[in-house]
Amino acid sequence: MGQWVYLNGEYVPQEAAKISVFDHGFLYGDGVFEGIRAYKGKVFKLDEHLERLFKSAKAISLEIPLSREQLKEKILETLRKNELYDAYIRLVVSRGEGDLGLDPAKCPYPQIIIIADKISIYPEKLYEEGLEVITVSTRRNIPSAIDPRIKSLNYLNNILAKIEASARGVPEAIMLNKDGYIAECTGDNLFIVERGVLITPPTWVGILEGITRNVVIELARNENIPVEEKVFTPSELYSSDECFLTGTAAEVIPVTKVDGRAIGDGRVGRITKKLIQSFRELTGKEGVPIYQEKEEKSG
Ligand code: PXG
Repeated sequence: MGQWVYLNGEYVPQEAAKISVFDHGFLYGDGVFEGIRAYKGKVFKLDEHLERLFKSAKAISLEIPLSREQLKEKILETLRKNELYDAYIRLVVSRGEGDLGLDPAKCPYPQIIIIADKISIYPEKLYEEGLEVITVSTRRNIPSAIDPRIKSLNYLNNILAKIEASARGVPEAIMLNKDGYIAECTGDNLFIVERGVLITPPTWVGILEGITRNVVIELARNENIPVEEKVFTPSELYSSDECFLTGTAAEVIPVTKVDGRAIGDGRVGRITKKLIQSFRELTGKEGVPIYQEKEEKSG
């Protein structure tokens, strides 16, 4: 059976969840979104995701017609309606229906869509052995054109990078910024470890400020692992001791080969293993409960 989809105040079966071909989200990629996870009946970092969604919307002058609290309740309701416990949530706010011109002022009704479904997780083998990735020729959007901090519906930049990765038989692509510094992957942030120090590009390089990235920085600091946000080049990445990616979908996933070079000794490093473990301990422990009343009654 299909899922119930929240579409502008109503729950409709997924087959009936349709938007207009005049929606500027479809015509121009004009809109914003979030990808959120629920673990063991709890929505992970929901407030942080909503915060980022509202920031992205503000950056593109899109007024979300629900408050944060209302949106939060709708997300929880969508999960309950679909009886989900471990889930992936796709929250989309599009500019809405307009005419065939660009002008967003002609789109009076932004569309809110919440899709919740079971998650397909990466094979555990990848977490034990690490991924092989490559740097690609497609540069990350420059912040003065489209700031990568905005999680917009326009993902062509990342899709072009993904096409390069796929053509070369690897699952992810590392994108550089216009100056050749490491930015991020198509749907993940990137970290390296150098002499015991955890290093990740600062957001001004032109990256999405990942929720998982921020969680990992906090976990590392709690474990007294020094963390630095600083720029680095592909050669610094090649000679690093460890590398991993972070994202809502991939969580914390090791990288053991970049552009044909083994990272460290080619095996998953100690700090990466530690952070994978700490991250897994956190998810499912922390979060906004989906079935609050039930839990309170039984607890
Ligand atoms: N960089 C980019 C460009 C992303 O799109 C991340 C980093 C990681 O951010 P979070 O906040 O997730 O730690 C993302 C996240 C999808 C999907 O279905 C994409 C993301 C997350 C979840 C699902 O394509 N991108």
